[in-house]
Amino acid sequence: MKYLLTALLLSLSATPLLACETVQLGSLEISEAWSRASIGMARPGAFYVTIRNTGATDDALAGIATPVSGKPMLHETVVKDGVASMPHAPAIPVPADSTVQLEPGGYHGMLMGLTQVLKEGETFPVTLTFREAGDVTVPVAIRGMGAKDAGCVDKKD
Ligand SMILES: [Cu+2]
Repeated sequence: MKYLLTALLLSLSATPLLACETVQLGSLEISEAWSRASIGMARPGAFYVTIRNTGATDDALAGIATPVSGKPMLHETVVKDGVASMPHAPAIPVPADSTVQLEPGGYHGMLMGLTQVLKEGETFPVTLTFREAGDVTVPVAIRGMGAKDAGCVDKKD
């Protein structure tokens, strides 16, 4: 497993990152990783992704890391009495035989302290850490500022 991860990291750095590809980690399928273009670096960026657990074991996304953010966090969007807030989520459950989406208005990654401007059409890597499955790095597509989804044409299901 360690060797496979290393090979993946090497291949990611050696070739252009392909947006919209599905990355497999054990029984997890990670796909449609995307973000939005940023105006500058003052405001945090966001990270969205689809995680499918095809296995029989519950897992959880425990953290994210990326070179474009000094402090990436997991957030949940909660609306209470008509007011939306984004509390920190220590982990995002990925139950067995289910699909979890980090999406606008729901769970999402918050990329605090951007280290570079996120430009539409470019990609950046995010490493996801799962409690059971371990780490995996996926390419994240930077979409336009008004984008509402990953914009992947060939959805798997
Ligand atoms: Cu947030």
